[in-house]
Amino acid sequence: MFEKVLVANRGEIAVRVMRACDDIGVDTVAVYSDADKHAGHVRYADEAYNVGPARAADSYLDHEGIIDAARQAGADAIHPGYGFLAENAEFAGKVEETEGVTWVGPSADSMRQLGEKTQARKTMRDADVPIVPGTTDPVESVEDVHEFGEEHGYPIAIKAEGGGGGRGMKIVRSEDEAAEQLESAEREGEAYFDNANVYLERYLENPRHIEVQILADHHGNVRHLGERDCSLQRRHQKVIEEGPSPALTDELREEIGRAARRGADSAGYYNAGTFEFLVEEDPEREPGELLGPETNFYFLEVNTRIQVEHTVTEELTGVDIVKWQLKVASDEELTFEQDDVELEGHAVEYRINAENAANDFAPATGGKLETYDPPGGIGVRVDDGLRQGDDLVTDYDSMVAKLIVHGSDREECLARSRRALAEYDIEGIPTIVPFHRLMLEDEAFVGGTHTTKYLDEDLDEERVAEAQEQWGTETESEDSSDDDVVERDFTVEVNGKRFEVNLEERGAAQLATTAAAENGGGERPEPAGGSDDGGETVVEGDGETVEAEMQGTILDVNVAEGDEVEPGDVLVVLEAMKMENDVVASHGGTVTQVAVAEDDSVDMGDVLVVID
Ligand code: MV4
Repeated sequence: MFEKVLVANRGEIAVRVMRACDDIGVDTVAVYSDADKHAGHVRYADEAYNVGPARAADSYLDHEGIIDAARQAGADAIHPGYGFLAENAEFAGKVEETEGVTWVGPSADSMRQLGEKTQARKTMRDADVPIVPGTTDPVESVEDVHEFGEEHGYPIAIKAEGGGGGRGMKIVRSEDEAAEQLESAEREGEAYFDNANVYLERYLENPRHIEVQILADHHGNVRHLGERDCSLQRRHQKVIEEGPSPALTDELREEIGRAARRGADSAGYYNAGTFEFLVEEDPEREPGELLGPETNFYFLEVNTRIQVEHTVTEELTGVDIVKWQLKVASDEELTFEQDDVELEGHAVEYRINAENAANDFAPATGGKLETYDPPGGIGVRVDDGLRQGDDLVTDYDSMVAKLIVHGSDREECLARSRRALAEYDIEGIPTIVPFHRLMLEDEAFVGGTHTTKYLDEDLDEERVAEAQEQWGTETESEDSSDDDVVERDFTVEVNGKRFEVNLEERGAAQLATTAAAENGGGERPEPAGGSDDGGETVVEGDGETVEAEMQGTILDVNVAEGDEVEPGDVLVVLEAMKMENDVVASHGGTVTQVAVAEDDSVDMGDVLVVID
């Protein structure tokens, strides 16, 4: 095994990889940009190296800079995570050629071969893995497109040879669109992938997106770890992934898994990888009905990296995929057989993106994690890279954490998901938690009948806005636009029962200690509610405030300034809703302020007593 692994990434995936390293006693090295000086992955690592300015091209994508950091640290392996350099065959090749440093991933040759989509299609066709009907050689001219249309009909997908993940794909719906779309696909291929070659496929109108996790070693062992259903996407960005797919019979699932394994085997693939498939959906399918072995499925592409949603498979199989990436990269052999792999229950991953779903999923432009209190309990896993008090870094992608929920079946998993998302307390930045909570009430998602088009074409934006309204938390930027509103949360105890009180003051002086100091310190402030001008009690020091949990009248005041009180002592008696309520101290201490007198009327949230 390696002694020290450099993780060429940031955020939650960098932490995920380092956790796997810790589990097997491997030291960790982080790299970071100027924007990430205080980032979670930097704090987590045993050592960390600055590799340049915030711009990714100058830091996280700098081949030489990262390899230099590995040399300087004495790291004997580089794990790329996902994104950034993870699928860059040129970088993988450079690492392979660096003495004493191992690339944790498939060979640079595999990455090159599978990255070129026409080549990948040939390899899969030859391995008897079904590919979408289409061409395996680049298109020569628009006549090729016309001919394909005459033979197979429309629509046709024109895809860039170097493409993937939704970039460089154009749809031709009729002959007269062919020339324009061909040109556009070639232009995009050239611009994004430096390769203007394109190929053709029949375009499937309403597919499900199913992907199979593969793990393979350097000794010819290939295992598949079941599939994930990533059909809930928005503009090619996955938002929720789950496994097993709620749409497949075990027979079809098994068939797709075997196809992926065959493909990986004949490609000589090793390390972790994902085989993506399109599965033809039956538009008439009802919730509860499943797609059987007669269903068409087609190979799409291989992702030659660990993926964001690998966690779903880890929860289902109990296999630590990242640990195995490290092990197979250091030439260890897989110790389990295909038959040992069992899928247990159901798992769903929710991407916690710092975006406002109600505003077209606009990424947050800043903010600080004022509150960060993730959920826990049975079936709940949180992979994240930040902590309360951290500033949000907005230079890279907007995903800040992942919530992964496991249950014995889909129903239990979704119930736990509702609970976990309700527990997730994040303040200071917007997140798409409200959107996820909406999905858990959504008929299509809950029924498992959603396809890749659902979010882009069918979901009513009004519902997203309502979800944001209902479950969203205010962010700092919203607060500051209305700075004479002061909001505070208090807990009070009345007759031994705990109440939570949210106090919102408009146009009021802040409950601030500075004001108290100016007040002369010892002076007894004006009783709350004792005047009609809405004047508020000014609290001195940072003692515990005891507030009225409801509107009412003070019948009795039992304490005076300077009194010592014990938890449970009655401080004042408040008449509200025709009942006498004892307001008791929840903590012991010295009464530093009595803000009310007998017969005062008080509003909910008014300060009654302060105890230090
Ligand atoms: C397709 C397709 C339908 N027919 N190919 C988009 C991402 C890229 N990896 C391939 N993609 C698609 N290829 C044919 N022949 C539909 C998609 C597609 C899609 C695929 C996977 C997940 C989400 C998607 C959303 C829209 C379109």
